[in-house]
Amino acid sequence: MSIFTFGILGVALILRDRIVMLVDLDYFFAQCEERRNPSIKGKPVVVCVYSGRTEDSGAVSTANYVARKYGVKSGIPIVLAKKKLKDVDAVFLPVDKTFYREVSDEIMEILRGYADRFEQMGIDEAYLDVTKRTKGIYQAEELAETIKGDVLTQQSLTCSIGVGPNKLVAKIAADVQKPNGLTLVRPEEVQSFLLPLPVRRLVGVGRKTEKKLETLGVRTVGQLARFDVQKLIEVFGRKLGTYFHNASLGIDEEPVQERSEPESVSRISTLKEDTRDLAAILDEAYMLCDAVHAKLLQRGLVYRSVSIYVVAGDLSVHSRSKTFENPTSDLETFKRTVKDLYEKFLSESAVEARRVGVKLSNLSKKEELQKPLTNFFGFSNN
Ligand code: TTP
Ligand code: MG
Repeated sequence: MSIFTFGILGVALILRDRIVMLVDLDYFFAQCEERRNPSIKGKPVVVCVYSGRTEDSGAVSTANYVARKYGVKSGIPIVLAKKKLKDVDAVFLPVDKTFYREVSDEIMEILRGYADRFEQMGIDEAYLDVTKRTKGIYQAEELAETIKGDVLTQQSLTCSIGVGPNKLVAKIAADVQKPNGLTLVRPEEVQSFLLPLPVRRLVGVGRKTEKKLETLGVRTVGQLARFDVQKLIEVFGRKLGTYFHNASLGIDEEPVQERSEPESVSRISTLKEDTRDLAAILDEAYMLCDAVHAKLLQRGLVYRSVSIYVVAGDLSVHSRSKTFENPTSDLETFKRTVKDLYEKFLSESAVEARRVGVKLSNLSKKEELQKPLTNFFGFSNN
């Protein structure tokens, strides 16, 4: 290949549009609840954060789409949700963040495997830059279908995916069809896709900004695109004004990038039968330790905390944890701690285990261990 051809290819690669996906799990907390108890599927399911003051005080965390038809949504008071659903057989459940976090961790690992670059946003969303592994939007569509299929077969959950030339467009696209949607926006369609949408759809436009823009006569993204950028800067300041202007045109250069270290790596699995037998529990738990440890090494991380989980027959979740002073990546320490924690748990509780899980948390990058000073204090480097 001549230097000339090489140069042309290089430029073509740089100029090629990026392909970014936003994967958002549908009615996430409520879908997790449906998964662990399929008998509630089809009924309105409302996941609640009970404040504990009175029986029904607190707010709705999320609701499935059956409940949403009755006007139930995130943030409304539980009392109001009960009113809206008073004539139907609805299910109200307390949030179980530990369980949702476990499910989320496993799904994020699946998604990460499909990305050139990966960025998790909160518990149920992630951006995937798939530019290098796809030759164009049609391959990206196939990839998105594969991802949806994998999440469904491996984790029994549906998600919605938006595909576009950047994060801004991908995020809005993912919201267009929900649940179980897939929306593609080709670079040449960005303008026509954005113009009719209300400004509220743009990331960064909250209720206050929406009101302010409305006083300027701006309701849609198209109106925002035509609005004088200098005037926007006067009202919102240079940074935000410029951002709103660019966003209205679908311009967004923000790279997809790994944010910080994941909070934890974990695995959970169901035992052949409910048991309190330590040997049977450890047989399964040690296999999970191997898988979790492999992930830890693959990501170049070390841990300080080890946790075990037991899900009982009544689906209650129990856990025990131990945190070390110094980080390590040692597998034997992990397994020994898991054994100690299960022993402790069985001596303290009468619960029979249906599912068991292990988790490593308080994670950091392994390199930090290689600094001479930290080695001096006796951290292991393996
Ligand atoms: P979202 O992705 O915003 O909502 P969702 O997954 O329930 O529904 P959708 O199908 O529209 O994506 O939030 C993810 C989870 O975060 C959600 O399942 C519950 C939690 N959450 C709250 O606890 N309070 C809130 O106000 C919102 C918006 C979400
Ligand atoms: Mg969601």
